[in-house]
Amino acid sequence: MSKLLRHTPEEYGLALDAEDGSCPVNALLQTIQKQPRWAWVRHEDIEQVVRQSDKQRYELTQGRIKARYGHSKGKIRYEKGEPPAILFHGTNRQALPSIMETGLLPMGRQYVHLSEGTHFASLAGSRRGALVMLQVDTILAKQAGVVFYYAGNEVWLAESVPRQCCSLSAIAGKEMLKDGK
Ligand code: HQG
Repeated sequence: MSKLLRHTPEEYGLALDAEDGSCPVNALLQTIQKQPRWAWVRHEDIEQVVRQSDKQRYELTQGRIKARYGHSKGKIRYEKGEPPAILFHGTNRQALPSIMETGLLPMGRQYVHLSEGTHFASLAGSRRGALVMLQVDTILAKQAGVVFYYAGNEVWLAESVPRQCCSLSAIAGKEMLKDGK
């Protein structure tokens, strides 16, 4: 579903709305069922994935489904939002020098992903090696011209975040020491 709703829908002939990245859930279902190994998938299975996704990646309303965040292609439009003063970004030790030089960049996605709490950020940052927790001063970032967008489920997005707004998170640092990492 992530592949279809975030990354390469065109490879499978699925058309997503240019504004919000949604499509009729029936169109998604038919696209999935065309793949022989997924032919058994039913509407209820999609509903279950939406409901049980640990990070609440998808939204299904009024017969349409979309990925809330994480897109690599297709620039989804979001409403501007007022984030909390601090947001978190989990990354890995190897990426740190580059981030401290250029700030946070979207890399392979359309936006930089930030979160209100450290849990979600830890999951993201731990995927590629030793976790490093950064915190973003959103007040400073807004002064620098950064616009924040709310994607739901405590996830915030930005085009980029200048390096002077990013610092190592003391809160998360303590948690990591407690865990013996
Ligand atoms: C890093 C997953 C070098 C950044 C997650 C990250 C999230 C830089 C990687 C969501 C950099 C990009 C997004 C710079 C950023 N130099 N490295 N200037 N700026 N980076 O996967 O935020 O499971 O595209 O720290 O949990 O890790 O797919 O972004 O390590 O929610 O639903 O470049 O995707 O959710 O990696 O993850 P990603 P992300 P899902």
